[in-house]
Amino acid sequence: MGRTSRVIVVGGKGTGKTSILERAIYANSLLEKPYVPTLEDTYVGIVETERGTREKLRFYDTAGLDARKRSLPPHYHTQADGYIIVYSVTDNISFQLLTDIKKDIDKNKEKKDVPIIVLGNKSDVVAQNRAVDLNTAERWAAMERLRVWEVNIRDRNLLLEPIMNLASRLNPQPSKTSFPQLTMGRKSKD
Ligand SMILES: Nc1nc2c(ncn2[C@@H]2O[C@H](COP(=O)(O)OP(=O)(O)O)[C@@H](O)[C@H]2O)c(=O)[nH]1
Ligand SMILES: [Mg+2]
Repeated sequence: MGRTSRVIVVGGKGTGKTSILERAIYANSLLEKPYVPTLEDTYVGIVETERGTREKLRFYDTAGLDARKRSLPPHYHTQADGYIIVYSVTDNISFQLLTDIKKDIDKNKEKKDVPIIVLGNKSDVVAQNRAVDLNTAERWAAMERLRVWEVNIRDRNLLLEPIMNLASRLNPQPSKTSFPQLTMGRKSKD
Protein backbone atom coordinates (compact mmCIF):
# COMPACT_ATOMS: atom_id res chain seq x y z
CA MET A 1 0.00 0.00 0.00
CA GLY A 2 1.48 3.34 -1.05
CA ARG A 3 0.68 6.72 0.38
CA THR A 4 -2.92 7.79 0.94
CA SER A 5 -4.48 9.25 -2.21
CA ARG A 6 -6.77 12.23 -1.93
CA VAL A 7 -10.02 12.01 -3.84
CA ILE A 8 -12.32 15.01 -4.12
CA VAL A 9 -16.04 14.25 -4.38
CA VAL A 10 -17.77 17.05 -6.21
CA GLY A 11 -21.18 17.70 -7.75
CA GLY A 12 -24.53 19.41 -7.37
CA LYS A 13 -26.38 19.72 -4.08
CA GLY A 14 -28.49 16.71 -3.21
CA THR A 15 -27.05 14.46 -5.92
CA GLY A 16 -26.03 11.89 -3.28
CA LYS A 17 -22.34 12.54 -2.69
CA THR A 18 -22.56 11.92 1.05
CA SER A 19 -24.91 8.96 0.58
CA ILE A 20 -22.50 7.36 -1.88
CA LEU A 21 -19.57 7.67 0.52
CA GLU A 22 -21.55 6.44 3.51
CA ARG A 23 -22.76 3.47 1.50
CA ALA A 24 -19.52 2.62 -0.26
CA ILE A 25 -17.18 3.11 2.69
CA TYR A 26 -19.33 2.26 5.72
CA ALA A 27 -22.17 0.27 4.09
CA ASN A 28 -24.62 2.72 5.71
CA SER A 29 -27.80 3.78 3.97
CA LEU A 30 -28.94 7.39 4.21
CA LEU A 31 -32.04 6.70 2.13
CA GLU A 32 -34.56 7.05 4.93
CA LYS A 33 -32.59 9.66 6.85
CA PRO A 34 -33.40 13.38 6.84
CA TYR A 35 -31.31 15.37 4.37
CA VAL A 36 -28.40 17.18 5.98
CA PRO A 37 -26.36 19.42 3.68
CA THR A 38 -22.66 18.75 3.99
CA LEU A 39 -20.15 21.41 4.91
CA GLU A 40 -17.08 19.25 4.62
CA ASP A 41 -16.18 15.74 5.71
CA THR A 42 -13.57 13.17 4.96
CA TYR A 43 -13.83 9.40 4.73
CA VAL A 44 -10.93 7.02 4.67
CA GLY A 45 -11.32 3.71 2.94
CA ILE A 46 -9.11 0.86 1.83
CA VAL A 47 -10.05 0.02 -1.74
CA GLU A 48 -9.01 -3.06 -3.59
CA THR A 49 -7.67 -2.38 -7.06
CA GLU A 50 -8.09 -4.31 -10.27
CA ARG A 51 -4.56 -5.61 -9.70
CA GLY A 52 -5.55 -7.07 -6.34
CA THR A 53 -3.50 -4.55 -4.37
CA ARG A 54 -5.04 -2.40 -1.65
CA GLU A 55 -4.93 1.35 -1.74
CA LYS A 56 -5.76 3.80 1.01
CA LEU A 57 -8.00 6.61 -0.20
CA ARG A 58 -9.11 9.70 1.64
CA PHE A 59 -12.35 11.02 0.18
CA TYR A 60 -13.16 14.72 0.62
CA ASP A 61 -16.92 15.17 0.67
CA THR A 62 -17.58 18.74 -0.39
CA ALA A 63 -20.49 21.10 0.02
CA GLY A 64 -22.67 20.73 -3.04
CA LEU A 65 -22.54 23.15 -5.93
CA ASP A 66 -25.50 24.82 -7.57
CA ALA A 67 -26.26 27.36 -10.26
CA ARG A 68 -24.91 30.18 -8.10
CA LYS A 69 -21.94 28.40 -6.61
CA ARG A 70 -20.45 26.55 -9.55
CA SER A 71 -16.92 25.90 -8.40
CA LEU A 72 -14.99 24.49 -5.49
CA PRO A 73 -12.66 26.56 -3.35
CA PRO A 74 -9.27 26.35 -5.11
CA HIS A 75 -7.48 24.57 -2.24
CA TYR A 76 -9.32 21.36 -3.12
CA HIS A 77 -7.65 21.24 -6.49
CA THR A 78 -4.15 21.64 -5.12
CA GLN A 79 -4.81 18.63 -2.87
CA ALA A 80 -6.48 16.38 -5.39
CA ASP A 81 -5.05 13.11 -6.65
CA GLY A 82 -8.37 12.17 -8.23
CA TYR A 83 -12.02 13.13 -8.50
CA ILE A 84 -15.45 11.60 -8.24
CA ILE A 85 -17.91 13.84 -10.06
CA VAL A 86 -21.52 13.14 -9.12
CA TYR A 87 -24.75 14.14 -10.80
CA SER A 88 -28.23 12.80 -10.30
CA VAL A 89 -30.01 11.10 -13.21
CA THR A 90 -33.17 12.72 -11.84
CA ASP A 91 -31.81 16.27 -12.02
CA ASN A 92 -30.81 17.81 -15.31
CA ILE A 93 -29.33 20.92 -13.67
CA SER A 94 -26.90 18.72 -11.75
CA PHE A 95 -25.85 17.22 -15.09
CA GLN A 96 -25.37 20.64 -16.65
CA LEU A 97 -23.01 21.55 -13.82
CA LEU A 98 -20.57 18.88 -15.01
CA THR A 99 -19.21 21.05 -17.80
CA ASP A 100 -18.19 23.78 -15.38
CA ILE A 101 -16.87 21.30 -12.85
CA LYS A 102 -14.67 19.64 -15.47
CA LYS A 103 -13.41 23.00 -16.76
CA ASP A 104 -12.55 24.00 -13.23
CA ILE A 105 -10.63 20.78 -12.65
CA ASP A 106 -8.73 21.23 -15.92
CA LYS A 107 -7.91 24.83 -15.13
CA ASN A 108 -6.65 24.15 -11.63
CA LYS A 109 -4.70 21.04 -12.29
CA GLU A 110 -1.08 21.35 -13.36
CA LYS A 111 -0.51 17.68 -12.85
CA LYS A 112 -1.56 15.81 -15.97
CA ASP A 113 -3.75 12.74 -15.95
CA VAL A 114 -5.62 13.05 -12.70
CA PRO A 115 -8.06 10.15 -12.75
CA ILE A 116 -11.72 11.14 -12.72
CA ILE A 117 -14.86 9.04 -12.58
CA VAL A 118 -18.38 10.31 -13.23
CA LEU A 119 -21.29 8.82 -11.32
CA GLY A 120 -24.90 9.32 -12.43
CA ASN A 121 -26.58 8.59 -9.11
CA LYS A 122 -30.17 7.54 -8.21
CA SER A 123 -30.50 5.02 -11.02
CA ASP A 124 -32.98 3.14 -8.79
CA VAL A 125 -35.67 5.69 -9.65
CA VAL A 126 -35.08 6.12 -13.39
CA ALA A 127 -38.36 4.44 -14.26
CA GLN A 128 -40.33 7.27 -12.67
CA ASN A 129 -37.84 10.12 -12.56
CA ARG A 130 -35.23 10.02 -15.29
CA ALA A 131 -34.20 13.52 -16.39
CA VAL A 132 -30.80 12.75 -17.95
CA ASP A 133 -30.51 9.92 -20.43
CA LEU A 134 -27.52 7.68 -20.39
CA ASN A 135 -26.71 8.38 -24.05
CA THR A 136 -26.42 12.10 -23.45
CA ALA A 137 -24.24 11.51 -20.42
CA GLU A 138 -22.02 9.06 -22.26
CA ARG A 139 -21.63 11.40 -25.22
CA TRP A 140 -20.47 14.19 -22.93
CA ALA A 141 -18.18 11.83 -21.04
CA ALA A 142 -16.61 10.50 -24.26
CA MET A 143 -15.89 14.06 -25.39
CA GLU A 144 -14.12 14.70 -22.09
CA ARG A 145 -12.41 11.29 -22.21
CA LEU A 146 -14.18 10.21 -19.08
CA ARG A 147 -16.25 7.21 -18.21
CA VAL A 148 -19.67 7.45 -16.64
CA TRP A 149 -21.40 4.88 -14.43
CA GLU A 150 -25.06 5.00 -13.45
CA VAL A 151 -25.30 3.96 -9.82
CA ASN A 152 -27.55 4.10 -6.81
CA ILE A 153 -27.00 3.65 -3.13
CA ARG A 154 -29.33 0.66 -2.85
CA ASP A 155 -26.85 -1.44 -4.76
CA ARG A 156 -23.48 -1.18 -3.06
CA ASN A 157 -21.72 -3.33 -5.65
CA LEU A 158 -22.65 -0.85 -8.35
CA LEU A 159 -20.75 1.79 -6.36
CA LEU A 160 -17.70 -0.30 -5.69
CA GLU A 161 -16.83 -1.03 -9.31
CA PRO A 162 -16.18 2.57 -10.39
CA ILE A 163 -14.39 3.35 -7.12
CA MET A 164 -12.17 0.33 -7.71
CA ASN A 165 -11.50 1.62 -11.22
CA LEU A 166 -10.49 4.99 -9.77
CA ALA A 167 -8.25 3.40 -7.14
CA SER A 168 -6.54 1.34 -9.83
CA ARG A 169 -5.69 4.47 -11.77
CA LEU A 170 -4.56 6.48 -8.76
CA ASN A 171 -1.50 4.44 -8.07
CA PRO A 172 -0.44 2.93 -11.33
CA GLN A 173 2.15 0.25 -11.00
CA PRO A 174 5.43 0.99 -12.68
CA SER A 175 4.80 -0.69 -15.98
CA LYS A 176 6.74 -3.90 -16.43
CA THR A 177 6.10 -4.18 -20.15
CA SER A 178 6.89 -0.69 -21.40
CA PHE A 179 10.57 -0.69 -20.46
CA PRO A 180 11.60 -3.81 -22.42
CA GLN A 181 9.53 -2.57 -25.37
CA LEU A 182 11.38 0.70 -25.27
CA THR A 183 14.80 -0.87 -25.24
CA MET A 184 14.09 -3.82 -27.50
CA GLY A 185 11.63 -2.32 -29.96
CA ARG A 186 14.11 -0.50 -32.11
CA LYS A 187 17.79 -1.06 -32.42
CA SER A 188 20.00 1.87 -33.05
CA LYS A 189 22.08 1.72 -36.21
CA ASP A 190 25.54 1.80 -34.67
N1 LIG B 1 -33.57 7.19 -4.62
C1 LIG B 1 -32.33 7.52 -4.27
N2 LIG B 1 -32.12 8.56 -3.42
C2 LIG B 1 -30.86 8.86 -3.10
C3 LIG B 1 -29.75 8.15 -3.63
N3 LIG B 1 -28.62 8.70 -3.13
C4 LIG B 1 -29.00 9.71 -2.34
N4 LIG B 1 -30.34 9.81 -2.29
C5 LIG B 1 -31.13 10.80 -1.54
O1 LIG B 1 -30.82 12.09 -2.04
C6 LIG B 1 -30.80 13.05 -0.99
C7 LIG B 1 -29.48 13.80 -0.99
O2 LIG B 1 -28.43 12.91 -0.62
P1 LIG B 1 -27.04 13.43 -0.04
O3 LIG B 1 -26.15 12.26 0.03
O4 LIG B 1 -27.23 14.21 1.19
O5 LIG B 1 -26.59 14.41 -1.23
P2 LIG B 1 -25.34 15.40 -1.30
O6 LIG B 1 -25.88 16.77 -1.06
O7 LIG B 1 -24.81 15.27 -2.68
O8 LIG B 1 -24.36 14.94 -0.27
C8 LIG B 1 -31.04 12.26 0.31
O9 LIG B 1 -32.40 12.41 0.65
C9 LIG B 1 -30.72 10.84 -0.06
O10 LIG B 1 -31.48 9.91 0.69
C10 LIG B 1 -30.01 7.06 -4.53
O11 LIG B 1 -29.12 6.38 -5.05
N5 LIG B 1 -31.32 6.81 -4.82
MG1 LIG C 1 -23.50 15.98 1.25
